Amino acid sequence: MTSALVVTTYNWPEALSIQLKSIERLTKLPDQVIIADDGSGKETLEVIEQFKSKSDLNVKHVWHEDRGFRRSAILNKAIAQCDADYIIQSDGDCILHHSFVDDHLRHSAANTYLHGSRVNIQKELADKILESQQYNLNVFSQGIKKRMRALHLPVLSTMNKAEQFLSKKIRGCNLSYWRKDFLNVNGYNEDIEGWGKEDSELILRMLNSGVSGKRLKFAAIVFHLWHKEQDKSGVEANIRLEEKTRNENISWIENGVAKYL
Ligand SMILES: [Mn+2]
Repeated sequence: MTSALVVTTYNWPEALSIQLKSIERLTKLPDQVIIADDGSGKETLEVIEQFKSKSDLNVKHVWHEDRGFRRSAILNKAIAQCDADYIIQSDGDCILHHSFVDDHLRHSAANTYLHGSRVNIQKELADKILESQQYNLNVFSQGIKKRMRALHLPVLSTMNKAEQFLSKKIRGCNLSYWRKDFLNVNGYNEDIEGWGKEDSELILRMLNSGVSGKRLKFAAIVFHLWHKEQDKSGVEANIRLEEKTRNENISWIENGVAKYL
C-alpha cells in the first residue's frame, strides 16, 4: 500500500513552512507529498521550492490560478495527479503531530475513512510560532484550546467504533481515505465554491456509497494555527448542496474529479 499526504494552501507561506517542518519530523513518511495550492503567489512557491531542494521526499506542487476559494477543485486536481492507494489530508495552516501519518496508516482499514483530532493554537502562541518558525507542542503547551485532544494514546483509538453517519467532528485538515473510494464518488463536488461544506459533502457521499468512518481519538493529531475567520458569505448555497446529497442519498456528482483523470 502506498500513501500520499495532500496539504492544501493559499497565500500563507509562514504557516506552510511550519507545516513542512512538521512533515520532516514525522516518524513515518508518506510515499508522496502533494501541495494542493489554491492560487498562491511567489512567496509560497519559494517555500515549496526550498523544501523540495532539501528533502528526499517525492514532493509535487499542484497549482491553479487564483479565482477565489476553490478548495474542491484544487484537491481534485491534486488527487488526480497522485497514484497512491491511500490519501491523508491536511491543511497548510496546521502542524502535524510526529505520529500523524503513522497513526492514519496504522488504523487504515478496507472500506473505511478516518478522521483525527484538531487542537487549536490560540493567537498569541500562533504568532510566536510563526515568527520564530519553531514549535514544541504537546498536551502541556500553554496557548492551546481543548488540550485533552493533544493527548497521544493511539492504543485507545483501536476501541473506536465504525460510524455510519456524518460526525460533527469531521475536519478537512485531518482526514484519510482510500483513493479508490474517493474516485468511486467522483471526488470533491466542484459546484461547492467558497468557504464551507466541501469536506462534509464528500464524506456524506462516501457514506452513501457504503464506506464507513472512524474517529481516531487520542491519535492523528493536528495543531491548527489561529487566523482570522474566512469569508463565509457563500456558505448558504453550499449548505443546500450538502442537504441535497443527504436527502437524495447521492453518492456520485457530475462536477468532480473524473475530468482530470
Ligand atoms: Mn484554518
